Amino acid sequence: MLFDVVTIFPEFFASILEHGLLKRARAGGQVDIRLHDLRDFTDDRHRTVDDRPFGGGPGMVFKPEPLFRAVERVKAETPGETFPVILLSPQGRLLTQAVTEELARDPHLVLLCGRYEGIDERVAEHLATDEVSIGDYVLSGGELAAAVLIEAVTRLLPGVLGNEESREQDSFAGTASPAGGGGKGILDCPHYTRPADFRGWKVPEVLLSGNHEEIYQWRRRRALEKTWRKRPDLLASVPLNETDRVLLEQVKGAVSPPVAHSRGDS
Ligand code: 9D3
Repeated sequence: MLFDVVTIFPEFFASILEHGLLKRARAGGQVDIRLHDLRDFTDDRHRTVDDRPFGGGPGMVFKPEPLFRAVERVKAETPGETFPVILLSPQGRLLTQAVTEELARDPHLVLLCGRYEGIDERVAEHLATDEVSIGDYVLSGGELAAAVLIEAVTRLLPGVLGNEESREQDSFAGTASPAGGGGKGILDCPHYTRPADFRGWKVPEVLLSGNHEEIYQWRRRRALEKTWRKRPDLLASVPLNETDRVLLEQVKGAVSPPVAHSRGDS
């Protein structure tokens, strides 16, 4: 998979490329990430990428020409190929796991990172084929969002996770995180490791029992409980089998009701 990233801060990406998953995926040849400095596509002495907004007002706006020229360079470098051009922007569609799965099916993505107050609208209208936001909060630019997208998509590529079991385990236990299975799923169950008694806080007995059927039931019940308490919205979109419904009724009878967190969607 090839990512072409257009940014005024190519060096911003250095640390994420040199660590963990992305480092391994690049070394293994599963991904290639090409960074393009937007200023290389300017033609004035000052390498100007922005200008004052028509109509007045504060702030600066990214000029269209350098972005168009950068994408034209990518086209020239990959002749005959078509690829999505994704503008990272607060106006984009929300990056969910379902969206990352959709994007992972494409072998080549171009990511455009904006800065300042905005980007000339002709980029969104005539250059970008898709517009993506990573959430309803204000960032200073698209670089962090592009990094998030690259990481989330790369994890899905064949051969990248190494431990392919962890995904099977998820679906086996049915506790694929809400990030699993196209945004459908429930929260994970709690996990524990040694020591079995840490400062008086003991690991649940059942996990030390070696009884795998009981452990499975406990994990599933705790996952459903966590989801019901913290993310009740997820339960509406996840298919529950008969066992799950019984476990969930047990949980609702035994545990205090969900806290109303403000998520803006409930
Ligand atoms: C302070 C300017 N804002 C006026 C209401 C608009 C605005 C413009 C540009 C807000 C943020 C940005 C820069 N953000 C991004 O480029 C961005 C972003 C984000 O801010 N949040 C979530 N996802 C993304 S993807 C790109």
